[in-house]
Amino acid sequence: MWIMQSEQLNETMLLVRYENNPILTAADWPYPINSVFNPGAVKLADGTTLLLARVEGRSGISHLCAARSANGIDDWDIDSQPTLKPDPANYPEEIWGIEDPRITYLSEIERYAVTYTAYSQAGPGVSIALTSDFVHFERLGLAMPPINKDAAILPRKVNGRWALIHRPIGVPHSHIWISFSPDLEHWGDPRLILHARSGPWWDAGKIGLSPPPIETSEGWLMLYHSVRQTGSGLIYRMGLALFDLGCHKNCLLRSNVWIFGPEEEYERRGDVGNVVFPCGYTLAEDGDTIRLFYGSADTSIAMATGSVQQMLTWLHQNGQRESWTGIV
Ligand code: BMA
Repeated sequence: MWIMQSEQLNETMLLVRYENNPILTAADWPYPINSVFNPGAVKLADGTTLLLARVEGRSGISHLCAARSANGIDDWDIDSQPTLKPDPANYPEEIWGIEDPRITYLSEIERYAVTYTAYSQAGPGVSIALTSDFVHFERLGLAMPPINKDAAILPRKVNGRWALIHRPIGVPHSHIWISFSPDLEHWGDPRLILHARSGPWWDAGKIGLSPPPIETSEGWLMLYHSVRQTGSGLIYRMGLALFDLGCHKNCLLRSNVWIFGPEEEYERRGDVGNVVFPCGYTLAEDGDTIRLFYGSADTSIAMATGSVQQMLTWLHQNGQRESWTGIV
């Protein structure tokens, strides 16, 4: 399905929307909800695609709910009850809900790590839970205090430590950081790895990790989102950055333009219009074709397909080296 070598690759070709989007809406849910969006995604050992979606109830508080599909597109089997509910009695930081999960399989401990937003009265922080079946979860509690979001763990240790990408709120801009841990519970040694630009840039002011980074032969390919402030509200879009495979701290290339933004009706209109917000992807057996699962307008779940190799090729042709010299 990918374009011929001779065609000029441009950023509008990198992700192709599924023709029957959205793939999941509140109407599909087995219990009454307001909206379903921003799912983490993983392909299980038997090939089943599992989405762990953010579900907003009619209270405004969110929980997480799993949906499974053999082909990853339709015929979803949705848990009849919330899969992971906020537990404020034991984890007070979850009092206003849990949101936006990212999933990484950690082969060293043979469990999936789910990093999610724990919405506390002091603001959103990052929490971690471990699971092997998406039925039973072991909560590790708060990894990053408020205000922090958009976090994912890399699948294996870097120089003996786990690595967590996250996005603290900064002044005046909010950038993407990485922190390290010997045990998934104690995090430190933070470093800024991708800065939000300034002025009229598409990724000015605030950026954050979208799904967990994709490992390629050239480095970690990061899809990141930008939050553009305009006179008529926010626009969430997505761009690409490539990081060093070894230490994960060096950005090799980043895109100067966004590669995916709200265009379709289901992305433009909803509870929060003009939002595309991916938290997960699955990779096909060819090791190249990704399915990106994203929240559209904080209302439903949609899917787009792309080629990792084409994203890398495009980034080499159009990206620029990170030139920012920050203090960290
Ligand atoms: C972000 C997160 C996302 C949401 C987005 C747009 O800050 O809260 O869950 O999709 O805003 O409202």
